[in-house]
This record gives sequence, structure tokens and C-alpha cells, in this order.
Amino acid sequence: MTNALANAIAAGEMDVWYQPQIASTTLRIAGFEALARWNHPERGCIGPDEFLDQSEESIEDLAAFVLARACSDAALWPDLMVGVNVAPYQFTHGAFPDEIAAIASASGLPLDRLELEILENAALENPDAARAVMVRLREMGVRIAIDDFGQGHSHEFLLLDLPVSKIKLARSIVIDPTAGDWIAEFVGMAHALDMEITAEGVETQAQAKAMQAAGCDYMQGFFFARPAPGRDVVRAIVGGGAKT
Ligand code: G
Ligand code: MN
Repeated sequence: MTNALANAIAAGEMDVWYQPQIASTTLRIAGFEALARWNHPERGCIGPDEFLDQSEESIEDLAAFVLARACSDAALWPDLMVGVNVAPYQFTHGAFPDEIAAIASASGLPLDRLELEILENAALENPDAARAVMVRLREMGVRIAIDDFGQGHSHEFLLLDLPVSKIKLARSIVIDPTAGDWIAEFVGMAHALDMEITAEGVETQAQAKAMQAAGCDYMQGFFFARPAPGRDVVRAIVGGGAKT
């Protein structure tokens, strides 16, 4: 087996798309999440859910590609955040913060506009190793978000005392009509610890209203916008005037 993802990157088939994150109170764009997209010659445009499992050996190439592209794209934007998903193993590498510093500096992106998203279970599996890397990243100004949060609907995560800036509630909770009270209570506790909350996977106006009412700081999902190529992000920011 050759390195499928590395080949796709070399062939120019790999791209990074962006989905806006909306501030709940103003309904303005606060930032974008970067999402890998593979323009596969046979399978069409596919996301990590569809291609990651088969090509695990080359995920390092993909991770470096997405980080570099997201940082250089975001360096052109005004003062907006860019969220980048990072693989769990990266958070246990002591050298990871230095790699982040090098990539951001090469792109010209200020480190305080970068937010790294790490999966909840990855943070839970090895909290001590993750904490050490997070502390260094936070000292550099990088923000940390916990992704896909909500397995088990528990408050205990907050007791781990990780230097987390934001928690992204998984879509399974956001679409659960019975979860409103739990979310409101969780938001209150997170705010007391200086953490912000994003509701992910918002698809309807009713869900958006419920997440606003529960106190979520940001919302992301198809109701507001689907992921789109980087040039569309620039158009959205400049008001749609630029045509190529
Ligand atoms: O694991 P992570 O949260 O990074 O995954 C983001 C994925 O969720 C993206 O591939 C994106 O296309 C998808 N997504 C974003 N918004 C929505 C939504 O409103 N509904 C659904 N079903 N998926 C979404
Ligand atoms: Mn994510």
C-alpha cells in the first residue's frame, strides 16, 4: 500500500473547507472551523469520515497539510478565529507546541487566532500528557477546544482542570430536545470556569433558539452554513463583491 493521503496531497486533490461559527448574541461570524476535503478522482468530494480509516499511516501528512493551509488562509482574514482539528496523538507529543509555533509563524497567523480542537475521549484517555501540552500551547496564546463533547452527558470533565478555552457540544446533544436543562446547567458551570460553549450541528431554527436560550456562546451547523471552499469564505467576509 502506498501512502494514499500523501499522494493525494502531492496531486493537489486535498483541500481545506471552512464552516462558520456564529456568535449567539449578535449572530455574526466569530470564526471558522477548517475541515479537510478530498477531491477524489472516483469518489468525488469526501470528508475525513469517509477516508481516514483506510489511510491511517499517513495521517501526519494530512495533519500538517491542513494546519499549514488553515493558518495561511486565516492569516488573510480580519480578526477571526480559525479552528483546526488535531489528531489525539499530537497532544501527547512534547514537540507539538513548537511545531505549531513554526507553522503559524511561517503563515503570519497570530497564535491567538488559532484554536485547536481535540476530541473529548482523547483528552480523557491521557489527561496528564494532554494537560502538559495544553499548558504550553495556552502560554503561547493558542486556544484549545474540546470537540464532540457529550459522551455520557457528564459534568465531571470540568473537574479535570484542563486549560480549555471552549467546549463544543456534540450534535447528538444539540438535537436532543430533552437536553436543554442539562445544557443550560453545563453552560453555567463552564462559564464559571472561563470556558465558552459552542453548539455543533445546529440544523433548524428551533435548535438555534434552544441553544441561544441555554446560553451557548457560539453555534455552528447547516442551519447557518455548510462547509465551503476558502475562496467562498473570503467572499463572505468581504461581502460577496469579489468574483473570479
Ligand atoms: O468532528 P467534527 O465536529 O470536527 O466534525 C465536523 C463535521 O460535521 C464536518 O464534516 C461537517 O461537515 C459536519 N457538520 C457540520 N455541521 C453539521 C450539521 O449541521 N449537521 C450534520 N449532520 N453535520 C454537520
Ligand atoms: Mn471539530
